[in-house]
Amino acid sequence: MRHRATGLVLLLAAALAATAVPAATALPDGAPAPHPPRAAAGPGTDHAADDPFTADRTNWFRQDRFGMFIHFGAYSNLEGEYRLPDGTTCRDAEWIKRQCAIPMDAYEKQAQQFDPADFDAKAVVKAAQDAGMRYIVITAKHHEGYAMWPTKVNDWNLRDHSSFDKNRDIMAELKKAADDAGIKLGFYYSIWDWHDKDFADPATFPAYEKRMYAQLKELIDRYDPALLWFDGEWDTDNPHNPWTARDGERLESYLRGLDPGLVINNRVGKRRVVDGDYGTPEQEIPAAPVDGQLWESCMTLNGHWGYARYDQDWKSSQTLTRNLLATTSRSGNYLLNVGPDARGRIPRPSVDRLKEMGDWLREDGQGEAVFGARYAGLVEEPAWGSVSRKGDKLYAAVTRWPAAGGTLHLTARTDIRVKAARVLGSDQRVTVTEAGDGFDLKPSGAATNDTATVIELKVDPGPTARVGHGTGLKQEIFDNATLSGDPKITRTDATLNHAWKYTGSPDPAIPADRFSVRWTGSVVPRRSETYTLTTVSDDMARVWIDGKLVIDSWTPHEPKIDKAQVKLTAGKRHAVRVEYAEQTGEAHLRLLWSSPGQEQQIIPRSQLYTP
Ligand code: FHN
Repeated sequence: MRHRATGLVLLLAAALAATAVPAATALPDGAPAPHPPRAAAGPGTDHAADDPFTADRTNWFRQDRFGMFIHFGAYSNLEGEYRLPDGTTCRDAEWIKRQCAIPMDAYEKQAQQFDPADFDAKAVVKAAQDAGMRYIVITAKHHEGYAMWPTKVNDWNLRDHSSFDKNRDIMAELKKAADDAGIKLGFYYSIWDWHDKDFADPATFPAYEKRMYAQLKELIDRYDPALLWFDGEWDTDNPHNPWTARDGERLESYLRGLDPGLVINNRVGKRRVVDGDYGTPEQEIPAAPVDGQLWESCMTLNGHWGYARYDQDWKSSQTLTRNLLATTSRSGNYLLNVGPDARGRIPRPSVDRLKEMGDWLREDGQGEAVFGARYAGLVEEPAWGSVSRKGDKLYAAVTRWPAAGGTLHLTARTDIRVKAARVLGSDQRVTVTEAGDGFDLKPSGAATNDTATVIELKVDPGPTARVGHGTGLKQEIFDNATLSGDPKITRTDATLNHAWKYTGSPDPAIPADRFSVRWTGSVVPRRSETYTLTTVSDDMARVWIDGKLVIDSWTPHEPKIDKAQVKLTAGKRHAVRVEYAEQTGEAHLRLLWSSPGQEQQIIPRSQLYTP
């Protein structure tokens, strides 16, 4: 079985099989055909297979929250230092070949000595488990082009170009150890390739692309990864990177044809809101939930991704744990990196910090604030810490404990009641009083630790109407970009979740360019709150609610986020009208909502009603 096929994934596979691969995204010449094979097609193709915010396919990613990143490659053999011909030492890590201008023959020569004999997959997985990490992403191939698995595509890899035991396959070892531990395994793969001679020249790039597709198919066929983490997609030189958004469209479509269950990051394209399943802020944590897509922040433990023996500037486990709490409280994931040394060992300072993070998470159930938790929504983020939500619980992770008798204020974003409050790991009392725009928490005792003391609040989030019985909105499709004349097609559209991209369109009868769509009907919220409506659109979009124009993005644009705040009443049918136009190029239209009590999602069919 390819991949945790659930009912939805099987449905997804059927949907994808029916969702033809647009002509322009046909496979590079000679690329191995995906299974199930995908019909070649153009107009009528929609790449939006599901809503990443709610799909079974992404559920593990949205629940697990915390992963281990591993940067391990031929660069690791140099351990961050290279003696230059003039006798000085040049320092970097995974970019050392390029930053130290190491000639390729010299780099290949050093790689021949690479022998990570002490790489112990069980120890790596144990370090992840001890940290509380739920998934692992390891560099299968970084920019240097060196494959860390026995690829048959070339001989620039750990099997064919090293001093390592030729009977070992560290990716297979890691896959088994991860499976045995119930930890998901993903692969990092750099599109940008410094070693492949066909990469830099657009004339020969297709030959590189064919090898890249073949390698990715090897990784999927051999190791059944849960996730692919692309990188090296950006416009750059030395060597020139010809990768385009359209290349990303084709690659993403190919991969989903190989495995509909895959989770794929946005660097498969050009690191945009319309690429892949999630955004990838790096060495930073967004200040709030990201509009229009899931997200994962990746960070180093010291200052480098790859191993650098000279870099002993390690972040404290307090900082790292607080980072994890902050990402969770904004519905993000935290991918924290380790860089094994030349022998394949994770540095002890890394292991120690990861263990300390896991100890905090396991202590007194404090991990409840992370695993399965998300953006609180119901209250504003406070200055004294972070707040996450899990069902009817809020977890206030306090990093600035009040002085004796002091209080912690929470600003309510909606009409909620606090029914109970307790400090995890302590029997001290927490008095909750309504105060101004929210309520004050007054603990009777001291903080329980110096990382974050968690106050668990049991809350009544206020009334939520039952799930509706909507079937979608009336959809009128025009074969022009101006909504002119009679619609060519009129039907019901279950949800406004469309990624027609470069060659797709709403229907085989509609050309990929110069078409427009109007949706009408009503939207029925389940809560009486101020909702944020969000569109992800390319080229043009506008939205009316109850006859009022609330989003006006009616000038052609690249993929773009627009938002509006609208006050909606639970159970009431609010008239909605959405208009969209595609000129040429990419075509995207998604309509999402969120509110204090409703996490961000594509507006579901159940809440959309035809006129
Ligand atoms: O250039 C890479 C870098 O080496 C590292 O892999 C990071 C981790 O995401 N990504 C790129 C820089 O954005």
